[in-house]
Amino acid sequence: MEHIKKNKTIIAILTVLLISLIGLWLSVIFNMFSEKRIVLSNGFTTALKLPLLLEDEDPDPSVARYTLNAQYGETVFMKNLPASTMGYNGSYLGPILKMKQGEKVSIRVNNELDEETTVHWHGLVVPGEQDGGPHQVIEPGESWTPSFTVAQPAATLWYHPHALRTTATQVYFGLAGLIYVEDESQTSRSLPDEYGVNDFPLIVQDRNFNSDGSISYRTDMMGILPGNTVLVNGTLNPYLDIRREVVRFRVLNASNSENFVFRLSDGSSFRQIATDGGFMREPLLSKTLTLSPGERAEVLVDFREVSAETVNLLLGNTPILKLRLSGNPTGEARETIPQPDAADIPIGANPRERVFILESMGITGTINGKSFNQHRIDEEIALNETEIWTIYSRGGMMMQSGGHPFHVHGTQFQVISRNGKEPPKEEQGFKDTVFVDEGEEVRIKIRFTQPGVFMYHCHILEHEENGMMGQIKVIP
Ligand SMILES: [Cu+2]
Repeated sequence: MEHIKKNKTIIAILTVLLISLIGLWLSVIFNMFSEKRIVLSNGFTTALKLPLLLEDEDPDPSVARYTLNAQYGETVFMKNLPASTMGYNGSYLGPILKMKQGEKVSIRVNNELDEETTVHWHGLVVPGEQDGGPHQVIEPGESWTPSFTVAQPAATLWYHPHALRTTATQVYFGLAGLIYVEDESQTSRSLPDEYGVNDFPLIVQDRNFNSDGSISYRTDMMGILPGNTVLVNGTLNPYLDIRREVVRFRVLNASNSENFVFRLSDGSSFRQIATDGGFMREPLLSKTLTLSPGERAEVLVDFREVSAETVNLLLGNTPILKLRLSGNPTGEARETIPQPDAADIPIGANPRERVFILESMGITGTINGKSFNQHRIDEEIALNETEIWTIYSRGGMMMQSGGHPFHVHGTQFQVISRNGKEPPKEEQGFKDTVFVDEGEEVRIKIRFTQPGVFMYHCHILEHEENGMMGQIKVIP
């Protein structure tokens, strides 16, 4: 008996050693890949592409009707080297869908691909059946037409596929787009809002390219590695011409798995004015902006006093967008932005508490020890009841750090604390995705105001489709 126990111990120790060795070896490869960032350069000679604002097909001002076609296409990222891609109503990414608070919206989605897809409205507060999660599959050649009333304040949201097993690949090849929710608040009206003039979307994605110009994506463990370059609105090394005025950028990290830290090359500060779910109570002066996959932020940059002719937007030390400034300083300072009137989520005396434990290994993972099962409801929640959730990250093994962007469908929540302390200022607005680093504990208050089945998951798309997702049923 005694020596069997001993043998078991030895085997356990050897297994741990072997796993750590593999981990070490993989992290070496990982670093080799990271070093290769922006090996492909167009020298900032291409103008930044701007997604089309999709035309509302309904003349009634209280109704918006849109059509999206998920399709295959060809996109030239590098000169004379076309790549096979996917897009909505185009070859890569999709148009911007504008909708107003209180407006009735219907969107017809045509699946022109030869595989299943869905379209999820990330950040939109809609009933489960309109949400576009894995239950609302659109078969090849078929359509899906969700309709809903916009029940939330102004925000920059986005849409992307969410079908089982095809999400990560379809997003990587280009299926994603922005949603601008507008409202009549004073904040909305006093901000720069001329699209393509002083109000710009920046959809940022790392991508891995082959030397023939095609996109390289692997669904095995290597798929989670950072790409060898970064695209902004589907443009490689773009420039953008702007005037010396206050400019608004709506930034989305639409990467599958990579966290981004943005800053400006002249070291200047900017003001963050919105988080995932809308305007912040007060603008936050900052020199860096950190976004994990799925997260958005809106920032204002005051270029009026900048005398340089170009300022680069940097990721770490790598320029990803060249801003070319022209003209004399113009426009208002916009130093006083009215505070939004969005109320905090109300909370009762004894809120129900839930715990979510995130754990991953390579591209697979679990939440509360469970791998996703579409036929299992993991949590049942009462409509309009505020709860407190605690999200832990136990970390990850192999290929990645163990931090997870935790996303919940169909609602906007508020962060109460991070590691027992008050959350940083940039997390004090409404959120639908929050990054929980290895060993961290984030507490949120959350309430569902729409019924149905909703997903909660890690927004590293490889994790999402390899187990790290669960289902909530909101019961009226
Ligand atoms: Cu994850």
